[in-house]
Amino acid sequence: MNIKTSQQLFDRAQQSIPGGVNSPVRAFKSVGGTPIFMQHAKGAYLYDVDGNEYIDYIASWGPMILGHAYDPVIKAIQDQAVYSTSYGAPTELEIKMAELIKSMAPNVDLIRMVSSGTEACMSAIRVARGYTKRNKIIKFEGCYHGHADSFLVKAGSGVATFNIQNVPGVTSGVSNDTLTCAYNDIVAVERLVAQYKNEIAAIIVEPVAGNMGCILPKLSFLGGLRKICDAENIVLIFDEVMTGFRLAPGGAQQKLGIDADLVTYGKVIGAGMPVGAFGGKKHIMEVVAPLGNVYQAGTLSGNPIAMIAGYTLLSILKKQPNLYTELEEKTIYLKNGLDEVLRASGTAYKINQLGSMISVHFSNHEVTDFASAAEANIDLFKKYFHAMLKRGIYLPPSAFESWFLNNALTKEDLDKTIKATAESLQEILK
Ligand code: KE4
Repeated sequence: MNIKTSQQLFDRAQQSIPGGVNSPVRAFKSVGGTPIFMQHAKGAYLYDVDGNEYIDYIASWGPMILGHAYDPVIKAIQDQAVYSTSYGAPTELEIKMAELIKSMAPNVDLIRMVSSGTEACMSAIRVARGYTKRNKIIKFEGCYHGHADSFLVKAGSGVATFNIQNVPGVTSGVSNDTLTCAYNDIVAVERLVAQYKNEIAAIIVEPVAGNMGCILPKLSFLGGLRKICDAENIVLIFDEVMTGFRLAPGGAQQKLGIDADLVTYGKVIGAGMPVGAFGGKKHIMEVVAPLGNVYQAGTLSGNPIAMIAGYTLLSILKKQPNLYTELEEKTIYLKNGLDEVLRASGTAYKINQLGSMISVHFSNHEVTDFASAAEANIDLFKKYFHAMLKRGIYLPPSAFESWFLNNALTKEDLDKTIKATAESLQEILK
């Protein structure tokens, strides 16, 4: 596979952009090699600058749930753009977007639009602290809630990928207010809450973790968090930037039947445009300025182009909930196929999957938290990644990321992915 132009562009990019990329996980640093520069994408396929075609399992890290360049979204953006790309004043479109989300997501009485998942999570934490007048938060090792200072403590995604233990620039003043424990360890949470009685404002959690590979919550875990938060007046924040509108129209709250107090969104909500949102119960969200004094703002929050893109996609997902069933069936088909060829290869592996989130861990232990994810054979994943890339299958370039299926994938694409896995493992393990 010729990637000459990607190599040239990467050399050039590094002259002007830190590491040659605008987000670290794109740099292939953890898997090695040259990041592939994309030229365009349509449906389930990416096309790089050297004319190579790839079956895409990143979907722009989640947003492209119905495939790239989805016609109704593209048309809506084109039609909206002629009316200006931003006003800095309220529009009816923002009301329609908020009302649509409220009609799909449980427990959202008020919702504020922002421009990224990081902004959404950062704001949600501030709201919880303003509402409870407490300072500390609990997050889980390996969960990633964006790059706001409070979250860069034992974070997942790129922070785990690059094994950055303490991120320079995050002061102890900030990190001291971030308590952490292992995902799925409800006893550790109970211990922390007792130790810091009446000091904890919020517990923020990925209801299905996607930033250490895909990790499913134990049934007792999320229910246990709900119970603890009710008993201790702690705000339970579901970070649904990844799971929101991906696992179900009502996200993980609907899929898993657990209520959060605040929910954050990103990715799918913008259909590939820069959109995030945080929302939840009225008595909590009423602290947000200008209603309350918890200040939060954004020049391009609720931007008309981003709104029309997200509104168009979410409207289709709401009108056609069967798309979720289709997507889950495709993911289960892929899981079963991978299971067969991985078992035949003789290598140790576990596959974690829920809805259209899936990941392969080269480990003979169940992967239920960051420690068990980190114990997997990361070196084998690197080899697998490149062997698949060579065969035109584009997986997330890190063992600490979930794969994201899009509904444009066909059974033929899935069969190609399964076959490429069998061939890749044969090549690597011979
Ligand atoms: P953004 O600020 O990147 O829009 O969202 C941050 C975020 C918050 N919460 C969860 C659960 C997330 O997964 C993310 C972002 N996810 C990563 C991929 N694991 C984004 C990819 C990247 O950093 O380039």
